[in-house]
Amino acid sequence: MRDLDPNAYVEDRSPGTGRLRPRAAFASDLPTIALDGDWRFRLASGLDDLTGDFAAPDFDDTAWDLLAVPSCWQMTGLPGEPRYGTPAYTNILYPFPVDPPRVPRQNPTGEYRREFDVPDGFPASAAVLRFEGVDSAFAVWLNGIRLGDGKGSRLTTEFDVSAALRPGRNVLAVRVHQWSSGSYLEDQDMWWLSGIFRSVSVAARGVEDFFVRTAYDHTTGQGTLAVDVTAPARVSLSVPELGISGADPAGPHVIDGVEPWSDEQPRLYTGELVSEAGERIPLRIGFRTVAVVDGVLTVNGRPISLRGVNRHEWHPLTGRTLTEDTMLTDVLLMKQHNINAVRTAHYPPDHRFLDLCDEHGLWVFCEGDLETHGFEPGGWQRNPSDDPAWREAYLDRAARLVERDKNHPSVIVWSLGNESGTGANLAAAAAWIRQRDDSRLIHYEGDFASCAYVDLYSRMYIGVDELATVGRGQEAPTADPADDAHRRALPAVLCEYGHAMGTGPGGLSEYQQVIEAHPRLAGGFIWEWIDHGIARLTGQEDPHSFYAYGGDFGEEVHDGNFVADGLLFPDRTPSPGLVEYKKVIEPVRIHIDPATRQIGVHNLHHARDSGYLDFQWTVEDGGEPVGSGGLTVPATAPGTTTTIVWPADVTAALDAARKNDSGHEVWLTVTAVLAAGETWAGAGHEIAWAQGLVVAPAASPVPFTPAPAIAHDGYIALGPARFDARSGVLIRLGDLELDGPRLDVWRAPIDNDLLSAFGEPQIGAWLAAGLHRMRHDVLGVEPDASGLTVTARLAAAGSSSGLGVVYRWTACDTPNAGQARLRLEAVVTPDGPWSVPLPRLGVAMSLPGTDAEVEWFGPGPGEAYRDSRAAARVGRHLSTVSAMQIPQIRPQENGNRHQVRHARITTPGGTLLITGDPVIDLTVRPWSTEALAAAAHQHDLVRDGRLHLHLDHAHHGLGSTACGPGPSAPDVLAAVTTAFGVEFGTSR
Ligand code: IPT
Repeated sequence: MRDLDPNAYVEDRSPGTGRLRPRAAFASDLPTIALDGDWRFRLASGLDDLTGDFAAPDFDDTAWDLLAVPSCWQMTGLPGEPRYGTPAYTNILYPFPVDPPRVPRQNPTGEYRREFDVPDGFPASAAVLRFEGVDSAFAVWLNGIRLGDGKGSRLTTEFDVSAALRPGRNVLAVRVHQWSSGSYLEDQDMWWLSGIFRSVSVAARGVEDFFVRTAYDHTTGQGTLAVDVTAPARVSLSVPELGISGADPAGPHVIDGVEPWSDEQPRLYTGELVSEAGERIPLRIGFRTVAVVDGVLTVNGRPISLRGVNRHEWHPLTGRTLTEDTMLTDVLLMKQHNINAVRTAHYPPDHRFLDLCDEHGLWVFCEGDLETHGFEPGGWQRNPSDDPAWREAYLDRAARLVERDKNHPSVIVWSLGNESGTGANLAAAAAWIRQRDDSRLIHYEGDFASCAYVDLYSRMYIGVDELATVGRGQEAPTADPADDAHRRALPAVLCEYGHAMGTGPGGLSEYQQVIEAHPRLAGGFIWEWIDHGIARLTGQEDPHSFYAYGGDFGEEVHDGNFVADGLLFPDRTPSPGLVEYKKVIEPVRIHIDPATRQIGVHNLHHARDSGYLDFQWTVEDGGEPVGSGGLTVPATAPGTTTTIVWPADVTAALDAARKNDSGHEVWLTVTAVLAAGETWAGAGHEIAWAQGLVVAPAASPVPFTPAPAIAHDGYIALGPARFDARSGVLIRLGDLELDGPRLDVWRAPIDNDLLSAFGEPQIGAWLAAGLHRMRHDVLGVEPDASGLTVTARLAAAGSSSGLGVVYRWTACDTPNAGQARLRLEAVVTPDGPWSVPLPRLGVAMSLPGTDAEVEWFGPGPGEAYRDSRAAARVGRHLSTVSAMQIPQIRPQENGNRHQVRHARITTPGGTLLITGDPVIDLTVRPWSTEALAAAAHQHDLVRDGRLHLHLDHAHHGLGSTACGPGPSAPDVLAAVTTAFGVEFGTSR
């Protein structure tokens, strides 16, 4: 009886009925009626709860709620209580039983109604109704007449309304089902959200469609332009700048000396299609040719290197409904951070985003709305990708992807979708795209094992060693020799790498080195651009705001904070990962060689010479600027290096610094900044930089006459310091009350410690070894005539492995007025078998306070860890404890300042001076490691009245383990005998 069921479309595999054929998104001067705004809305609990006559024009909906269109209905009411259902997050699993194409009968269904007026003169007899995004299936009635139904949430659907639209009052009714057969094809790693979440409009129908085909011949400088137009009337083409006026669009028009389009110089020519009927359609034309040449990805005859990100559409208050401002913010932030490519993971974005990519210059992998990852846990059985019953749905999605976005010069690659296994339907979709548009390449990572139907060898999350193997073309052969030959001829891309979840990712520099070493490697895309945190308020009297993640809405199955793995925090503030990525992928690499006084500039651009950059130098002595000026670097062509001898001014500044003999490090910093404003940043915006240590301080130890340690009643005095006689712990330095330091190896686990998509997470071995519950047992406290020796052992209950530690304290006998110095040398010796790396190795201590000013000399200003430190530059930095905390959505170890030479922590109760020997990693927090580890959200962190200070000899690397490889061997912190030193002082 299913055929008679009016709701059968929800579960049948058909992509829709009554729809118009897909076509390009374009603007026209024909009238349109925008239908965004408040609509009447009712959320039915399922198919048994529908409003029978809701589509009737005279149905009384005045008692219904008002809901904004576009919006995701689950986001309504945020950051307070969601009004309609709740968001739910799963990465791979479907949130319902896998029984395709069936979905639960309890299927939340939004009933939408909207009245609108068709003004006089509007061509009601030739118009379309356009939905740009409806999640997940919907049916449409206009004035009581059913127009059809559709699926494909992130794809445009249009209906012919000529038979139903009338002048004056019209009533549109739309039923939107949260779940449908389409949900099986839309298992992207993101929140499940529903509704009419992109714009709706009625548009007069004139020119049906057009396809702007361009090419650029780099050998001749000629551009070719041919526009295939589908229209009921004759249409002409004008591009005044190219001398084309009222021409036949089909051309082909061959134009000498065009400027090609690229990410770096996104040259767009403004044109127009004019139909005999009077319709005008603005065009923005970019000339470019995408080609694989000798296994290298090229555009316009030159290789390109993708320094990309995977971008989901996200806003913490509105979900996948974005304003154009937000889209622009994304594009500008990408450009400002040296990013030159976007994969629209894992669906076509709002089409306006692609306009911005055309305009500001980003290479785009435009991806289809497709993912069936939830079939993987079942061994890919019944996967739609290989089931003929779903073929039409796959072809429909491919066609709607290509047709809508085919006129964007920024789109250089069509991506079939993500994580959908492999199968005949994907191959058929690729074949369809190939015949429709042979000017772009086809990407689909899921076909990596054979690459039978793709044009790029795409991989995700592989480590640098495997990447290098691929770069050398030495990957293991495919099963079929023909496929193998094909695959070996393909450029390779990392469609996802550098999983930016929590603190990290580590290892980006290593990836970039490998990418730049092998022409076959066309670069890649970090996973991912932004954390999908949802803005919420705690429900208490004094509500705190926080970002919710999976599980925070009581989901039955969920993947926690795996949804928060972006380079931007949800409010679009850059995370340390983005700052690091910007440095790692700088398109111009500067090299300073102090020995030869040379500065090299290597241009990694695709097409742009370095002439658009101003180079500047600064010399800082201990962080104090002592000279600066401009640097004349001849315009350096892409792919080449220019070396100059630094100017006499630099030498003069160094000579002066040498003479001054401040005892500090003297650094030369060279920066490359925009000489003039671009569309995406103003003049002066920094693109690249480098530093060179030009004067190392002479090793002239300050004379240090050791003071004796003297035992008193309950305490030991050593110079300006007092120690607890029993625990040997420092309790006072000058006027400053202290507690510690004690050996510490534990860190509040980062996401890369807790999770591993491909192996055993690190945390298991750490917990088994008891690293989170190490006990510090003091074995001896021995004062002597020249200092104090404290011996201790750090070990966990039940474990026979421990870490012996000897703290040797010495102090200055005659402290300068107001300057007291105290030195610690710690020697750590593993005792018993140690098979696990240590999270950190250093000492922890605390002092009173809730915040402090922190000034340091060393790399900064941001967070840095051993495998994520490219972006930190040596200098004098000033911050506060509060500002040094990185607000990870799920709190975890963060905020380390790496290789600090010396620091000053100023609290109301006094100032603590710290000097590394020669360097020490520094973290200060207003809460303990335990509190940080126990917190689920930022608002769980409460200042406890003490400042918790970590002085670390080393950290275990960050890696990308949550979804990718762990830290590389040199960044693994092994438990071996280690000595390190640090000096303390106070000043008022
Ligand atoms: C990979 C997915 O392609 C991507 O959508 C996202 O889920 C990412 O992982 C992790 O955040 S799939 C992964 C399990 C290999």
